[in-house]
Amino acid sequence: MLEKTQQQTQEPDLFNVILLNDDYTTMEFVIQVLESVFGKGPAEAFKIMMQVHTQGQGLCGVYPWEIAESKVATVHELASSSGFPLRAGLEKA
Ligand code: TYC
Repeated sequence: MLEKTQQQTQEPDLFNVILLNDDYTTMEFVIQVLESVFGKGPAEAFKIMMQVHTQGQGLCGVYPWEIAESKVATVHELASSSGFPLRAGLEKA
């Protein structure tokens, strides 16, 4: 019972949403995704996009599991409907 009470009052596990580089998605599209899906302003979106472009991946945000999963799904939906191969992934924060 004590265990259950403790579990219920703990914060949910958090997950990093990571954006991955590729050679085909345009920089403009990535910036647009960072602004519309992750709520970044233009300067922060540009910075994250360049981080991904030069380092191969970059952190877009940290969320509980269900929100993180839905952000990844939204990125994949937007990318595929625009014909880009952009991919995002999750890792435990
Ligand atoms: N590398 C891409 C280009 O040169 C730009 C890009 C940046 C693609 C970030 C994906 O997550 C990405 N057009």
